[in-house]
Amino acid sequence: MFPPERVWWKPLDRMEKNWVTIAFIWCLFMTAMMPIWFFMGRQNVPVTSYRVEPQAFQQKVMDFAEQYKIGDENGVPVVAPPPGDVYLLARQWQWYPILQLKKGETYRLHVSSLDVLHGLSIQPTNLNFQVIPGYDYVIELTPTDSGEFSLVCNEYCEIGHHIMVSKLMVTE
Ligand SMILES: [Cu+2]
Repeated sequence: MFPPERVWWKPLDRMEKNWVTIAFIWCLFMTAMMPIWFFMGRQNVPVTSYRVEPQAFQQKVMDFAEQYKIGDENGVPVVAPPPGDVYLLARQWQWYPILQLKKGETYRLHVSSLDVLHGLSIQPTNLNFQVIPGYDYVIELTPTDSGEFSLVCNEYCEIGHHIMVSKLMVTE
């Protein structure tokens, strides 16, 4: 066993200096990208959100589903609302209701959770949003493609997490 040298540090050699400089410049670049991306990025997190009582939000979604219901799939209503405010509730372990939207129309998609933290992932477009109980997140959404999109929960929400899948339909 040998003790460490008394002066263990040595001046940086050229190679190390170069890498430290590159890493530092990269840090500055990445830091600058955060605000730049916020204004320039085409996909950003929703900036509009409201405080909401989870129970009240659920009631709102139920009334909304009742009003625009056109069908039923495994007990979950299929809902075709007009452009404007539409609602989606996450709860253990279900997305409610199934939305049928129209391509090219603009919707304000309100998303919230009744119980725990969920994650709304729209596939295969790879859009991801946090779904937080107590907050109504408003996502401005204009579908540019028609078809069936999968909704999965990408935030572990206990035992039934893996069955929390649904879909979003977009018609021409
Ligand atoms: Cu979930």
